[in-house]
Amino acid sequence: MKKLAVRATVTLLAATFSMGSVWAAETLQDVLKRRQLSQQDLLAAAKTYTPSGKRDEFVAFSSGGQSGQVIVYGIPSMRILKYLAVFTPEPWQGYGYDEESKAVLKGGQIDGKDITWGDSHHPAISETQGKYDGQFLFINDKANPRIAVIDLRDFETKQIVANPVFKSEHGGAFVTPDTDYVFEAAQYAAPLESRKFYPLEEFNEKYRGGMTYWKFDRKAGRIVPEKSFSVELPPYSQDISDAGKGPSDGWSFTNSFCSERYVGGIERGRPPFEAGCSAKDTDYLHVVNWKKAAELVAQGKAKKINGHDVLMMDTAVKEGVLFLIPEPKSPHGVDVTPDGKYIIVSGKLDTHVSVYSFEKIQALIKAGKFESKDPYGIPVIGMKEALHTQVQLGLGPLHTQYDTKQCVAYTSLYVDSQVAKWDYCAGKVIDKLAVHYNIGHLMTMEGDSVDPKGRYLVALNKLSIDRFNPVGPLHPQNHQLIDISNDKMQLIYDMPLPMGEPHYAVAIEAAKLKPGVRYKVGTNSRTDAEHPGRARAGEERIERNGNKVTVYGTLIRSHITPEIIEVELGDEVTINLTNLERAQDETHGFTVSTYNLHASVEPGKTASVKFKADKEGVYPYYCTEFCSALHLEMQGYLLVKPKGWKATKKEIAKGSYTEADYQATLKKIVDTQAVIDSVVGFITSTNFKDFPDVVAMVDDATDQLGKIPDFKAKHEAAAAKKDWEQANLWAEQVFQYQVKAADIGLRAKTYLEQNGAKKVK
Ligand code: K7E
Ligand code: CUA
Repeated sequence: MKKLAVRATVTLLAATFSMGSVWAAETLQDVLKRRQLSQQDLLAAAKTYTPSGKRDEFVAFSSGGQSGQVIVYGIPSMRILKYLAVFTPEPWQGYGYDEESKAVLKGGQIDGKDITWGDSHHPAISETQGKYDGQFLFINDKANPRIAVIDLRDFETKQIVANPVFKSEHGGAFVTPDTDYVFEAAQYAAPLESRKFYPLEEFNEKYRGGMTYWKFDRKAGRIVPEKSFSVELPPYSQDISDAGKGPSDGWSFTNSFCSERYVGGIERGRPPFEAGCSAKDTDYLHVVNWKKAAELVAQGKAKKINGHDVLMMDTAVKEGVLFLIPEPKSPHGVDVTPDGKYIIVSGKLDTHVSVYSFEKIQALIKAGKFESKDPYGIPVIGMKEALHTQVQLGLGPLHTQYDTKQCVAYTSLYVDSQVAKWDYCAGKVIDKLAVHYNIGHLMTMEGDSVDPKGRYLVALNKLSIDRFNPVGPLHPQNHQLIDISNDKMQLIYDMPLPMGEPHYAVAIEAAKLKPGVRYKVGTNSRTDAEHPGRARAGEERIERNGNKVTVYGTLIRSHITPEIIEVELGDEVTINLTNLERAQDETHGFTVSTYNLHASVEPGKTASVKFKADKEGVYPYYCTEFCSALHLEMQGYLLVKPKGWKATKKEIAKGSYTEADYQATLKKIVDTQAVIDSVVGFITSTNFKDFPDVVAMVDDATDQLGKIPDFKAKHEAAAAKKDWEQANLWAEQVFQYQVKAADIGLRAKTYLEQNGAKKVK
């Protein structure tokens, strides 16, 4: 028997040894062979691979397209970090399920109606002197003309404003170099007055486009609608825009398509929109002096439409703030160069990019040299006179981004499925690279600021076709990472983007982002103000006022206070919850079963859910984040009692506990205390005070331990009365506080060990 066992052990050891040696023997060469990887693949992998625990150099914010969200990912790893809830309810973040975020979404109502999705297109990072400052992110909704403000201190959407005069909007969001204004251009012309009908026969007279300049108050972190204004424009389908910078600061540039003002209607026997909207050889680049427009509005020269200041076209023309320049057929992107001297326009149906000179434009305006006027009396600057150069790049040029290298630009070629690298000063092509497949926008690092960082380019490709494992007829889109640090562009990574059509993205140096990890206790994160429903430990209570029940509760590992909420059928219930944790990443979630509520309550935050208790019954509530070993026990009951209900049974059933149980629990407490003492000993023997995260954890653990004396008194009092159930359970609660303190302490210890804490004694 013994011999057999020994032999079995030896065999096992031998087997383990030989298996181990097979694995150990797989060299890099073996892996290359097995996975059929080339040296080129290996190089690409080395450029993107981000070892476990290491972070990315850049952080990208991508439009989430029809999902109405923003996707945050790292570059060069292309790992998705977060989805930001913006225009669309998003349960994880409680967005649209708690009262605070509902208020944000409500700001995006149009004509009094909730809109629960968005067609998000263009994110923009706030700028200081034309450089990304990493403070705010803006994004537009094309379908329901709106702009959202996201604060990058916590990556939460703080505000949605609905455009007061447009019915759709594509050319947004763009910021001026100091983020004084965030602006957007209308897309499909419509009457500016809300809910006003004019027949299509009156298109030229009554339908309008426009530009809206939203005033941004950086200190408040909000758009100020009362200080915002629009400029009325012809019904030319305004498209993408950009803000001037440097010498062109104070001006904005907006493309258009369908300046034919064509109205289709194939069912009425008219050729369709697409034919009539691309008939002419040129459309119009709109050139607006927004600084002067803002002054005119301040002088009261605007007209109120739907309660909003609109600088009408005739005033804009008379005052010299609005000009047009012909641009090649159905253009799409307009991108001001980092030095602000040139404006690069790509015509979808033209093989050229057109480089306009701001200096020439200014000289022509000053000299009053215009080639004509459009039907609305807007002066038209001659295209030839305003051009610096035109460069033939290929089929379907769309958008342009810039490099650290002087005069170097990258333009997407939609039809050719290529990126063209070219020189806009000398007007010549440098390199071309095939992408997979039809590329829309492209993005270089900080590539639309005055200070592009080069390094990487992301091609935002539509139609990924065969690039990924098939997942049904609806394909993800393909973000391809391209190394642009050498003369030749190199494709290094394909990332499927599985949410909406991500039209545009912006990327910022990761070091510029400094988001917080906790809120000041009792903060309404959506308003940044103290939450009226906040409660600190010991202030928890339930208040009733008529049929209104308000709960002031708290959350802390692993306990929801209160644990029982009793209401009557028909009561209006508000549950406010404050997360009392200080430790990083200690989020608690909250839901009440079947009432369609959810809150994500990060450390320090107060969130609230509100509902009418319109269903009699028993509804468990619980914490939805796995926050500690006793997360499942972080629970409670909402009791919705019928009106006039009277209790008949007075007590909750007792367990059968003995003195021995109590003694066993006491022993457990003594043992656990020994663990805590050793952890505390370790932590205090280091320079832990140099680690704010550890200090926060120590504070949390001290809180938990601080509760013990009260409960110790309770179990000892019950034991004196030989009430073994009470004695045992109060003692268990003491143990729970110890466990949580030990849990936090151990995490702090690990953190110190991994982050190079030093012994100080
Ligand atoms: Cu898809 Cu900027 Cu909306 Cu171009 S847009 S591709
Ligand atoms: Cu708190 Cu799970």
